[in-house]
Amino acid sequence: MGLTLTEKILKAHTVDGTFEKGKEIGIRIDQTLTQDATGTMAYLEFEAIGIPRVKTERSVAYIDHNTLQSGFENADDHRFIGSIAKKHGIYFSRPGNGICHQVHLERFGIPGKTLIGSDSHTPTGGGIGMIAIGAGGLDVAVAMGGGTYYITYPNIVKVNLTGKLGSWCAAKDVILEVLRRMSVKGGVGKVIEYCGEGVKSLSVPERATITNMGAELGATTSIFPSDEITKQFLKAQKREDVWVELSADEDAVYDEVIDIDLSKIEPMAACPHMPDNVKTLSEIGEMKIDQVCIGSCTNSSLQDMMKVAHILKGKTVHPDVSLSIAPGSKQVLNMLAQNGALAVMIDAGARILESACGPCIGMGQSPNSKGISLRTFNRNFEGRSGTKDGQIYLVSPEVAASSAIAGVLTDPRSLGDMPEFKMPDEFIINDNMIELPCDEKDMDKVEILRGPNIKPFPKTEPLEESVECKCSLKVEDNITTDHIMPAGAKILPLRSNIPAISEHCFTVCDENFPKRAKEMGKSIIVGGANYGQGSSREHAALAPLYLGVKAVLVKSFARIHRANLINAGILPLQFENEADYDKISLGDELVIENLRDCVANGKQIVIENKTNGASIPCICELTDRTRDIILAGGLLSYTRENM
Ligand code: MIC
Ligand code: SF4
Repeated sequence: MGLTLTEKILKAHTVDGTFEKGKEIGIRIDQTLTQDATGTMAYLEFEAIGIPRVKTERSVAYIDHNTLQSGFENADDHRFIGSIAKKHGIYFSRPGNGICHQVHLERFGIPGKTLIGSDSHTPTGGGIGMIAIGAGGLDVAVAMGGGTYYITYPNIVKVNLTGKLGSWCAAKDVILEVLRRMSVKGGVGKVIEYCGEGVKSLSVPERATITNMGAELGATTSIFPSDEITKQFLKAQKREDVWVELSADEDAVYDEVIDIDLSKIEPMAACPHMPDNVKTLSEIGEMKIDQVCIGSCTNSSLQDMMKVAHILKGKTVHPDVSLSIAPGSKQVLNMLAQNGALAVMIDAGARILESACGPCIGMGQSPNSKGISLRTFNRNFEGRSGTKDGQIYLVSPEVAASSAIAGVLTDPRSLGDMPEFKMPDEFIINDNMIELPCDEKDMDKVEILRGPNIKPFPKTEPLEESVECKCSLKVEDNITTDHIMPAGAKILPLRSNIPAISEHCFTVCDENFPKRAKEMGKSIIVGGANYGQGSSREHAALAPLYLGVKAVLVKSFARIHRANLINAGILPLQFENEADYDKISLGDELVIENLRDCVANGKQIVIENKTNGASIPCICELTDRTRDIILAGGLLSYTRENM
């Protein structure tokens, strides 16, 4: 029986466990990446583990999220990360060099290698045939130290692409179609593998747009084969030497097959406030817009930008619309500057932003009240833009640019035939914004620059014998990490300061949560299905930890967040009977007798609700390893104990 591409790469990297669906396997990690918003914590954790130099083939620290420096905090964090990187053997991509996923694809990604990153959109690397996975900062810290990374052995889904995209229809529309079919929960526990004739018609950046937004499916990762097109891309990046050909065997067996005829794809948009709320433009109909933002790790490649420039050429942005453009990397921006496309954008009235995440993470460009904003990004969760009632639609760069001119949602097919946008034979290569680490022998000479905003990792304790506490919060289905730990320009600078950032925990849902949880001392949070979807930010586990949350009881979890809870030593529980969700209310007194014994010996955990007398049986699926992590009080204690 033949193998899928995912199986081939996993097989070559498995160091623990066997290939059994639903069971945990441990894989060797070749490369890691961090960004600044999760990076400070990851490096504090790396320091706490106490390994002097990274043991990966390549580890890169990027600065791209917290680039709006409205106080000392972010600038201090940048210096901290830069100094840590230099000392411990990590490449450092300076602010201005671009968005981590875009730069990693251009300069570091290698087909067939494994990559984990402390950012949920790390699967962008799947566009050049990597197994690239988003993880919590602590998992990345452990992998940098040479530790094994664990995933649940996934189901593998084949997306069979046939045909070719029509004029002005985009890779973004392809992934929106997949989201429409599978939903934001549909990818949980799965790897999405793209195959078929249609693959050949997609460039590397287009493939990366698709794998990037696989994060919104909840998938472990997504991957494309590495073929002649990948080779050409790497050659244009002067990295042809790292290319290898990779694809699934003809007779590979998949758990699920989805067929997509690219020629039938039409321009679409994900409507407020979920990436799977997808409609065709004709279904949405006439809609006046207030803002357009082009950029983000999903759609900021040279190819995207050239299409945008073509549409803007000789035109003016509609008087009622604000258009911002953030090219994904210094390389992209530089090429636009040299080929004249940047001048076209400026001429049309676009507000050019630095090459960084920017508005995607609420770092500026929040829309007006109730403003309708078209964005080429990957997430439109409520409040993420910085405007609570902002109405965010996720679209392709083609739809974004044509709408910015017209002032209304516009189908770019109305522009006539699309000219061909050829990938360059050579990109402009200048890695002068990537700092190399120092030699190992000079390590001691590097001083770590620690600003006053950087506070240590919160204290964790081994799992208690029994727990008696109250329910501090009850929330609905599809709670995102943007609900749990909001981002944006005001809160992001606190990413290195858990006590301070905890004051904002869950305030989108309930302003009084931080105060109440602290007053309760210990507590349990109750939630619905797909709890913790979205970002990989471990702050969504560390802030509850700091506020005394002992367990989270929900209908189901998103993958990365569940792992982050375990890493923080918070017990992830699921209702055995979903109807029991109704048997707990805010403030109820809850007791779990013999909790430590139950976890240690795999016995049934039952929550007794003292307030209404209900007994609530819970599922607590742990492997031997995750059980020991929970007993130890989190991954940091566990790693220290086992080193
Ligand atoms: C995001 O898109 O939500 C982020 C910001 O990139 C996050 C990481 C973070 O919260 O720092 C992610 O996707 O993991
Ligand atoms: Fe940055 Fe947005 Fe991509 Fe997250 S999704 S890495 S915030 S550009």
